[in-house]
Amino acid sequence: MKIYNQLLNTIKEKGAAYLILLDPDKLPENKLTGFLKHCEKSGVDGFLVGGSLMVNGDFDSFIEKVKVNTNLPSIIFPGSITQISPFADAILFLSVVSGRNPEHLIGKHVLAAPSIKKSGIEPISTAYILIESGSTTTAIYMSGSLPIPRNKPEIAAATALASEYLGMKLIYLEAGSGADNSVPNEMVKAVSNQCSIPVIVGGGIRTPQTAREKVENGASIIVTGNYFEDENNWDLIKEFASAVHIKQSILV
Ligand code: 1GP
Repeated sequence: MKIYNQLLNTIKEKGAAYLILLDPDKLPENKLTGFLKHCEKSGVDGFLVGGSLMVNGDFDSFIEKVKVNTNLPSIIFPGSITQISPFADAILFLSVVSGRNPEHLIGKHVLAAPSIKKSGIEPISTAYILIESGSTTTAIYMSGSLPIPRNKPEIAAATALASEYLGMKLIYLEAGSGADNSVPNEMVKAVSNQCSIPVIVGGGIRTPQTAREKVENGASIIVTGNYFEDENNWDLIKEFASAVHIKQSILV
């Protein structure tokens, strides 16, 4: 539980944690070291590593490079059961609880569990809740499941509570990478009010202000990915971190 506890401590100290998603297919390896250093200097709390597809490269060698070049936690955010590596610190053990596709509720988990045990990394049981965000996202398509309608916060809240009762350690409200719209604030609020475990919010967050609103509505962890695939945006990482760290910052 080392990494999970580290996340809980960060949330306690800073009000919320800020994680950046590294997609091996999107971030060229020659830019990786520079990006990691930049994130460290800018106040990022850790990295999620994964992607829905692994078209280019080798997941193991990518995550090894991440590990060698940063002391921040590297947590696998698996797009498939092939994305397991002993070089990571932890893995989000995701169940797509918004859907009713048994493969993504328990099937893939049975296949992945022995490899996770062998790798020695920490599994963090996570309720992955897909939220409708304007168009079909990769996560919806790949999981073959329906998202929760964005105007139904009560369904999201009940789903999250059921997940907590099932023993899950994190709730991940996912609008999808590159989503047209982020998870609605009312939904973040409804879920956070209902649950006592940390709520992660990700997908379509493109401004520090949006990130701050999610935290103000109860999110404990914010994830961004897409926005920093453009190097021109890297200077804004610091502003995102400061917007998320609600206990430590004044948003400019
Ligand atoms: C996807 O929540 C993450 O799982 C990140 O989304 O790429 O839209 O920031 P973005």
